[in-house]
Amino acid sequence: MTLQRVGADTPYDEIAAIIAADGCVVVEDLATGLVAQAKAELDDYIEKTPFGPGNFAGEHAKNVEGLVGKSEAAHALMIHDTVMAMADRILLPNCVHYQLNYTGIMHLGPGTKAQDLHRDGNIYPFRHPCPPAIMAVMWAGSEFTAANGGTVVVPGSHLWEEERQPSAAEVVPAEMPAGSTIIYAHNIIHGGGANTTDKPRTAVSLNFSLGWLRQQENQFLTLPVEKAKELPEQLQRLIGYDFGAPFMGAVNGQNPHALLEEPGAEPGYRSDPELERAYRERVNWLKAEAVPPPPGVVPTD
Ligand SMILES: O=C(O)CCC(=O)C(=O)O
Repeated sequence: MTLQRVGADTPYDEIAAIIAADGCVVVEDLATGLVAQAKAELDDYIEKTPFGPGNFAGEHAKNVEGLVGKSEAAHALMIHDTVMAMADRILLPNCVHYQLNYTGIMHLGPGTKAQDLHRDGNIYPFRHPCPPAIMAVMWAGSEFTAANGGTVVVPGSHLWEEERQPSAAEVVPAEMPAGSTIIYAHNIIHGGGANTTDKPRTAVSLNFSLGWLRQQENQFLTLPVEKAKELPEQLQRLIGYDFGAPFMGAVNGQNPHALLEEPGAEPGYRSDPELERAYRERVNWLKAEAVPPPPGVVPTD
């Protein structure tokens, strides 16, 4: 299966249909100026971050996380219209609110070895194939090539059984110009490539998850409440100042967004009738099929 690529003005439903069928898509030149600006705002952090350690990122790689507190241009990438339109289509069928799950710069220096292929969704104990719990958006901060460590993906693997492994021919590099992005559902098998060039490859990695899951990055402790008050409301809600589902995430019986509002904001009570109605109508896949216990786990009754 090939990795499909589309232009920035492709209708949202067409892009989403490719992600549904292939699990991933490259959208070329989607936010060239914004990505360059985010990279400029983050260059100093990259410079000051040491390489490695860690088997996952690799000893020639650097990760800078907590981007909500570090770059205003990255804020615009987090709530980019195309990204939100894809999250609406990929995640909203299984939740009433999705959330920002992880934000990080993935900077692969010369000499970085290929990362182990993996599924981002493996941080949760879901057996594949399963509905998407995460949607990942990997913005190319520099050109991505097969030689410099451009992310490699296995199109179609979001529908595979857990045990199936890709052959070398099924692993495709996401080559794209800086300012483009690859969007993929969590259950796509992928990994950072090997950087055999003499220049670094930089990505702004943003991913989103179903609102009823624990976030990979703890946004509340990454960013003080006073700083969260300065963010656009859409981003405040995305980082977790909102119900993740009916009753989930309440603070003193209220929607956590009340913490960021002026005193006197409408009080709620632990949930919201609209949210509960939407949840009942839409989020029914867990009820529709019993999830079999994993091998070795003995049912209690
Ligand atoms: O840097 C990349 O291209 C991919 C990184 C990745 O998949 C990860 O760290 O989980």
